[in-house]
Amino acid sequence: MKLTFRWYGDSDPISLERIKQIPTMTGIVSAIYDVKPGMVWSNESILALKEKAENAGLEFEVVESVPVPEEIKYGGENAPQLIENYCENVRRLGKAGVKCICYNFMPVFDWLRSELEHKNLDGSNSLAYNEETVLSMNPETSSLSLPGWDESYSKDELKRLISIYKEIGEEGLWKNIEVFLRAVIPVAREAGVNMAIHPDDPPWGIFGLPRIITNEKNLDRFLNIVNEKENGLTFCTGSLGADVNNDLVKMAGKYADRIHFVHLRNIKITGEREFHEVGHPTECGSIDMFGIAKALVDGGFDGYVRPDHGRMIWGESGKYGYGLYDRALGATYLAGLFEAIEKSR
Ligand code: DNO
Repeated sequence: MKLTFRWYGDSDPISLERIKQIPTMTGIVSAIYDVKPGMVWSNESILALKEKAENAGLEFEVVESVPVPEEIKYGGENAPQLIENYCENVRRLGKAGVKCICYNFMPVFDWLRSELEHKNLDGSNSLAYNEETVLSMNPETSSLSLPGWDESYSKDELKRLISIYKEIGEEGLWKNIEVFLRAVIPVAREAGVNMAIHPDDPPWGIFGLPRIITNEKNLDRFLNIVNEKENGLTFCTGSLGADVNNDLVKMAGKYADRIHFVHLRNIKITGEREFHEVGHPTECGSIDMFGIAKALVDGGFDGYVRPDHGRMIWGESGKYGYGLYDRALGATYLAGLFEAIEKSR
């Protein structure tokens, strides 16, 4: 496996130099952030990002994310052109040496949390989710401020989107993801890129919006739409693990050869649809990190791994979930976990 670290570009308070100092770190996971979803990324900006990483001794082989615009997800009239733009990005990234593209197919909202600074007993804080609190924020009337939430939508636009998605429902989303995959996967194959869909976070429908990348049954269905290696997964343990019915160890083993990227983070489930994020090691939370890593290695997994949301510790402040210290601790834990598993085989 190759250990990687998410970097948000020049505006990220964490420098590439610091990332490089994390033991065994091979590369960054990044994106072009100043282009609207659906638009084509310029070759110059892609190459500039690659050069910056390489000058710091890091690879740039993973993009997270090339966002899928809403109109592709709901199948609007401009979807064909937007899919063509998406394919062009895949071609350009492949040419620049990118090997894996992470994306998601969640309508309107990306990841959702109800609390950004959940206080932990040890004085650290982390992101938390409580379904009741989330549902009390009606996105059509209240003003939302959630991580993963694009605040640029006007109330009217939001209403319109929510009603379109309610109408097309899960089956409509399945239909549109099929159109997307049938166009993009052949291009990815030719470009030498593995596509890796990120599961929905949390893995259930929210505000009446459909969500489909949620559980084993749906992952089976997704992988079979185009049954090729390039149509793969980002195995995000914190996302899939929020649903206690998901057997992550089993799923990691079953999909090992279709998993190209792993977000290995831990959460502690404290109630029905209630959890908060914790340190990466198994004993800190509800996720069997060792079992998952072992199932991946035993299943022949050969992709990228990154620590994911960290707590804020040692007085650090910054981008929620994306500070340096706890993610760096997570990275060294993951490096040790994989070394032990690989050497004891
Ligand atoms: C949150 C991330 C997600 C992820 C996208 C992938 O921290 O895991 O925002 O990047 O869902 O498209």
